[in-house]
Amino acid sequence: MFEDKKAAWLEKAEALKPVLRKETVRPVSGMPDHALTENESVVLDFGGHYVGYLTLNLTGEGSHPDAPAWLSVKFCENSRELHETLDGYQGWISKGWVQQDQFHVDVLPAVLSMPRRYAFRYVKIDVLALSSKYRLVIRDAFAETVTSAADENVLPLEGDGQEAVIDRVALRTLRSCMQDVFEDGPKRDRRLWLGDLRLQALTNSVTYRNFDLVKRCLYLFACAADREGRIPACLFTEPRVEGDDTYMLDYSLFFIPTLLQDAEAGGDRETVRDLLPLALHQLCLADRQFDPDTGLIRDSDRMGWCFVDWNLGLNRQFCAQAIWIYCARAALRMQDDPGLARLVAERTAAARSAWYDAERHLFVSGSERQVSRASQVWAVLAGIAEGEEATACLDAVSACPEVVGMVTPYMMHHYVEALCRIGRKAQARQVIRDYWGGMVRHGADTFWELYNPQNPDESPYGSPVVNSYCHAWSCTPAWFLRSGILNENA
Ligand code: RAM
Repeated sequence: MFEDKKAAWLEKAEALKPVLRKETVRPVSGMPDHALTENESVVLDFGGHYVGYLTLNLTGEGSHPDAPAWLSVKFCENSRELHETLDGYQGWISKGWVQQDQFHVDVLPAVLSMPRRYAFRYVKIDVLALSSKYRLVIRDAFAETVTSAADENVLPLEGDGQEAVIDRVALRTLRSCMQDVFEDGPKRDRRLWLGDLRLQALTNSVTYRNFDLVKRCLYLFACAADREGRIPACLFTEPRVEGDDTYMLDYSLFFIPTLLQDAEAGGDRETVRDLLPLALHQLCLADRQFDPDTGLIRDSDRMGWCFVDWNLGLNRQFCAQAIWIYCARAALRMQDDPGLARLVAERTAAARSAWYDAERHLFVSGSERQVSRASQVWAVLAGIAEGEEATACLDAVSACPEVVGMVTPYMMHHYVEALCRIGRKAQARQVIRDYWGGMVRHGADTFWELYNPQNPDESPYGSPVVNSYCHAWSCTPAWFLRSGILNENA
């Protein structure tokens, strides 16, 4: 399906490819003031998070170098990575993401320009081998940084200190992720993911306002749909545009609100005209997952069938139903469709009668009737719970001891949005200060992929060594703080 459209979509996407902005930066501290011997280490601190290419200008001191200089260079987004090792790594995603490389320099002096793009604030250089006849001098170190975000589009935030700091870190997070596409994280996976794109586009609309990049990403997803028209959860752009063979129900559906958001923020009707049929098609594809007799979505134990959050213990059945309803409502804002409106009403009623525990004011999920914060949040965002009932749900879940919690800034974004929806603006602001402010208190220059204040080692991958510390989906405080949604009368 839609195969005949793809060449034109790809052409539009490629025409919108950004020219990356480049800047040369140097370490603010850590440059050695002496010649290094074998086994010495230095840590260069660039003073902030950057994405780019490192060059070292090296020379020898002493006798003519009679053996290669062998260096290990490690790039760290966060200072904790400086001390982490890959020894014993048993995680389920590739350790290839760890930004650690080795170089042999046969002839000195040398300009060592590293071809790989890295995401970093710190660069640790270990001198693995020299010879006893010479020492190594690092004459200069600099990075050429890249981004498709233009800082001059962003005015500094007014307001008190803590929020201004959170906003700055959020902006830096988005900026580092804005490359040829909106990447999810410039360390890992350096790829365009739909769930991340939706939140990046939202934040971009009140900050860098690079609407062409959003448009490009929407067309790229359209090109990456499979033969059935199903939009993948993420895509690759190299060596050619290709969808990943990972499909997540919620991510495919989020193409719809991302399109709507873009039309509302960027005012572009052409993209909606081109892509609305494909967007609506995602709702139809998701229909297969519904039981026609009950109007309820079927649960699944396939990991990632519906993402929602990285909490591996979360039952996602209720959230999946709610997200379908949320996305169908977004579709109805772009196009009137009485049939779809009826289905939304039916599926809302079905969700309420199957999963609302009116006595406890809580929505439950799955055969074990699990109570999670995510379910209450999505009940509110999807309009399955409204008014006082919505408030009661969020209050009840906060008072519930054994609730399944949230581990990503991505899910936390939705919680804050739900608080805004029920008018709890001060509480929403406080969550931003506590949660994103918590990362700042841990020294974050950019916001992280995962942050569970109760467990600093949280990682769904088996080890935090592959976690990303500049992750797109965590940039939304800049949206909350700038869009006006936190204002009491908004
Ligand atoms: C992680 C990725 C990405 C996210 C998916 C679901 O692996 O980093 O950001 O969207 O999970």
